[in-house]
Amino acid sequence: MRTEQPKTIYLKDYQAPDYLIDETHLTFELHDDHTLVHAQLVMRRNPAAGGGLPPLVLDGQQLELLSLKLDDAELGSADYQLSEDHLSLQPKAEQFTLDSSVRIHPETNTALEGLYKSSGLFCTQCEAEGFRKITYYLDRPDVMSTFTTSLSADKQKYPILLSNGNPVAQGEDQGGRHWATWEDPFKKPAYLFALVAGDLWCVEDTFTRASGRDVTLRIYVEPENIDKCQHAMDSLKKSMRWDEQVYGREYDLDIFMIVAVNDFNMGAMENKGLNIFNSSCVLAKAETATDAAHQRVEAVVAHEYFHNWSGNRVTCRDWFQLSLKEGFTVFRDAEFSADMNSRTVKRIEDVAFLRTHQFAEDAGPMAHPVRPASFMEISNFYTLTVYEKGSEVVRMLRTLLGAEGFRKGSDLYFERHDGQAVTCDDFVQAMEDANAVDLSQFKRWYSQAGTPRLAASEQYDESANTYTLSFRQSCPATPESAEKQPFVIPVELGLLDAQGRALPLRLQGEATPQGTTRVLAVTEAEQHFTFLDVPAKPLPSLLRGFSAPVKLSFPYNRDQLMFLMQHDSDGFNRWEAGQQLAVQVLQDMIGQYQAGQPLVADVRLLQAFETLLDDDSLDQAMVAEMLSLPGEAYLTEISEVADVDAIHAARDVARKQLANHLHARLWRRYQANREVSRVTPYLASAEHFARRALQNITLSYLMLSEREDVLAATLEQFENADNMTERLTALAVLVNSPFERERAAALDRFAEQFKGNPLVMDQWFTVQAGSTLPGGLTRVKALMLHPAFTMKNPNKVRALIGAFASQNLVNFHAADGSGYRFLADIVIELNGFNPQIASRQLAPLTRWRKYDSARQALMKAELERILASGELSSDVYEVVSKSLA
Ligand code: B3K
Ligand code: ZN
Repeated sequence: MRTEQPKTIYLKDYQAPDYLIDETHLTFELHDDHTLVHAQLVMRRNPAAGGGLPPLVLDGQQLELLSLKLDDAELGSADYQLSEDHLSLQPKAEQFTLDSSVRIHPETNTALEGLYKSSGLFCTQCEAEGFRKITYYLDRPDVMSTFTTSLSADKQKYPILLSNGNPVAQGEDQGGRHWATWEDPFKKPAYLFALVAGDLWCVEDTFTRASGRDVTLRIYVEPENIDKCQHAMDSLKKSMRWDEQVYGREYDLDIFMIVAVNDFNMGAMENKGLNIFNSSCVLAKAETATDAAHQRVEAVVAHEYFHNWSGNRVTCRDWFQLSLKEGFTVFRDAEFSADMNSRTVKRIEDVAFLRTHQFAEDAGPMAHPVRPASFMEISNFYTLTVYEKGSEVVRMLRTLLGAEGFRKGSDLYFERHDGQAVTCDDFVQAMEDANAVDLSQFKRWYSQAGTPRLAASEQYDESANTYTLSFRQSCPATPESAEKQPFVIPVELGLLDAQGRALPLRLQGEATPQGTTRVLAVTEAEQHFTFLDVPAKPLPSLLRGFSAPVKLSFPYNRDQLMFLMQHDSDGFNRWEAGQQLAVQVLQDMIGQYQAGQPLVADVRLLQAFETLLDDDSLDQAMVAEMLSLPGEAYLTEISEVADVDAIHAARDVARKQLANHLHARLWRRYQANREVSRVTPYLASAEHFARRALQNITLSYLMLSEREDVLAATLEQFENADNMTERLTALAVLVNSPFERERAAALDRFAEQFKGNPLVMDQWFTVQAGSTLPGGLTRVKALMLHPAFTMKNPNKVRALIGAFASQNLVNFHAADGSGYRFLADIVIELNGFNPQIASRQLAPLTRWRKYDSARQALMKAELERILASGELSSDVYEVVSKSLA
């Protein structure tokens, strides 16, 4: 915990480093009660940073300095200054070598940043500013150095010793200890440093690069997990091939390693040649991991691997540029997943996530541009805006430049900046130079926060056969900026005639039509586009594939939405039409609830779902997506003032009415799919995912009828499924059902069967945390006493507390404020030992502006209580103080 108030750091204050580090030589002596770190830094004055010899200011936190040497001179305490965060001294020459020894305590590091222990294994997490907890250093991404790392430890307890790069030497020491030396020839910033020591087993494979050389691939896990690595290994090989084929990028070192650890603050980390992963993003096999988990493993393995180029070879100049690597890499992994599975379904999932969560962030107190202008604690800026919206910004570049132009731009970017630390502007510059275009207005996406609104309207001129679409864009004020300038908004669109056929698109000024789907760039606050030769008033399909992260409005009526659901050639927009129809219907029902009237779902929604279920030719994954009503969190996001109870009741009643009306159809589709699942061995493939997705959503609707035959089917699936996807869905269906005895028995049986598997127990916690039956908070509190639960493990906190606060909205937002009080207590506790997790768990309380005045007051009171609770980490302080500002 810090004693000073955190300071705000501004992008505009960026200055090049005074000194550079060419070589870093590290030695770690790992012991049970302390670790000694010796660092030899070969340094020089940065020629790009002006003249003279300014003081050298190294970053360092929680380090016990044992000795310091400048070239050959031992330094005494009069020769340097130490503060809570820095070590300063005066260099005597342009080039010098600095040797330091420090003592650190990984064994008591609960923040999981720097060097720490997880289940008896030493590991590191240095991004963003964790390396300064390991040794005194210039811990900033624009200081890039080669690294040599030697580590020694007890051989029996830590038979495996790993670091970045290639292994170059190893040996035995006295006293049962051994050592290994690794050399990473690629210059890298300290945030990509990694070290692992432990008792690990590995799965090994080989990948042959396009150019012919072999790479050794290893996945290291705890011995009991050795049977759960194949899917990650397959995913890694697919990623390596894909990056060669789609981006022309080959891997560079001779070895690529992944290590799975149980205690990890996020998903994974792209350390050079030695990725460290949360075990939840590595381990997957049919019996213990769901389809969603398999897809997440594939995506995260790909994401971290892709960072080797977009992040490691070309890195960020400073942390304001984080989206340079994260937005781009999320875009790369999304395209990879789209190529490996169903493209449309991947897009639907990503957009639903973005609109629910990133749009909420963009409308809240922590709103910031994709390239933030300031921060107090950089850990708070690993956000949905930097990642997901950042990826949308890269996607828009590709949409505007076309696939070929985008590839030219990315080739130039990698070529021009290989081995450098650069900015988002450099990325855009490469796109501009490779395509001879001016993207200066486009760059506003990097500097302006908030979700733009795009209102579209139409005008048909019967006598002239012209059809005009008008767009008006605006962007709401956000905490740091009131006035926004117009964005460049790519709107991909098509026009449908009365039979649902695509019309040729000829814009005013064009001699001939240019295709039936095209991209218009809306660049003005208000802009009109007129199409010629339009024989009758068409129906527009706008923002196809969600071509820009905006809130589009167009006055569709329900019949038009049903028509688009069936006829739009763009799969994403077919889904989108269904969502808009459902939103309209649910909003009616919210109004009915508030007016004390009976809740009735518009029959058109029932009819639309009938059509979907009757059409066996449709992609089953698409049907499953289209049967999913917009979630409560999304309905909250689009409400001016969210009425928690009305939203929950409307969605609940709509689901029940759909279930009753569609019972026979749901039954038919469920049974057909369950039958196939019963006789088909599990495969993690798109076709299988699709079948199980439809099977599972139909089952959850069916259970709303509370019928005994559905109960029997659920129990059958729960007992006999050969995979976690079916078993867990059956469990979730039981947990949300009124069949108390069966529910309790299933929960017990599941816990008994999987008590030795922490990742499966996470699922067990999450299923219960999400149950919207009354009494949610009491159940969560009771589960916190379960032997498998611990606050010290981030996965457990996320699985139980995070899931409750973000997925169980009626219980979390209970009118008496009990959910808020509970979460504040949790944040205060977490703040004491893991500030990053504390700050993440806070997010639901920061959304207080969305709720009625009584809830607002309760939420703010809890934020104030956190603020007054004592010494806050910079992580928690920043989020709480900005939320209350
Ligand atoms: N780069 C890491 C995230 C590090 C978060 C540090 N608080 C994982 C990733 O985005 O690939
Ligand atoms: Zn990343």
